[in-house]
Amino acid sequence: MAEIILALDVTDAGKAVEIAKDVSEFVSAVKVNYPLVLSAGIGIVEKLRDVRPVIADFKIADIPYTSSLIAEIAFSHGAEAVIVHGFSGRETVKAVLNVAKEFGGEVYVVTELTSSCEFFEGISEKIAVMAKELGCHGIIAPGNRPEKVAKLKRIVGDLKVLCPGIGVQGGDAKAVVEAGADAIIVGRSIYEAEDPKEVVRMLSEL
Ligand code: BMP
Repeated sequence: MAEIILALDVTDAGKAVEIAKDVSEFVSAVKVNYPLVLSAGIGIVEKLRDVRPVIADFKIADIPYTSSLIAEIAFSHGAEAVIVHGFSGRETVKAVLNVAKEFGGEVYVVTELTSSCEFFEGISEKIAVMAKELGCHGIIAPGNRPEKVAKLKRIVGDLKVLCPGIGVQGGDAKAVVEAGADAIIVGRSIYEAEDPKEVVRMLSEL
């Protein structure tokens, strides 16, 4: 049974907290991304972490200094984990890891995007190797490409593999869990559903 991470890409703070509370018993974490933080402010991380642990999906992709500042803001507002783009390179990932260590937080590395692999071909495996070598906590792998998830899981071994791309983007939760995903990241299929709690309950039984 894989964990379920709620991707909370709504733009209203009140609605975000309401949905997170509604499904909290079935999700291991809430992932916040720019749509929510840019509309509700960084304080939303503090509100949500009272409900479930928060993963700050800022897809950090900058020089090491700027990246460490972004990570520091996320962790100091209560995020448990941050997501960094692996293509930014080793020094950036190391800078983010150093900040994470200060806060006892976690770092997940994007290997390739669910929406496009044209420029990632051949590099996502190298990113996975780097994430493993640096001692990151896990990777983000494309849940709509189970064969790629299986390949990346073989590379990272005991690191956690978190997979978005389920539902609206075409990925199948069962297939991706069988491919080795430790957690599925699901957004619209949950928060746009008439009964979000029922959707996560059903996913939790897969
Ligand atoms: P949805 O289930 O509504 O498609 O949401 C997926 C979530 O995962 C979004 O927050 C998106 O930014 C994120 N995501 C993704 O879809 N593909 C990736 O490759 C990496 C992501 O972080």
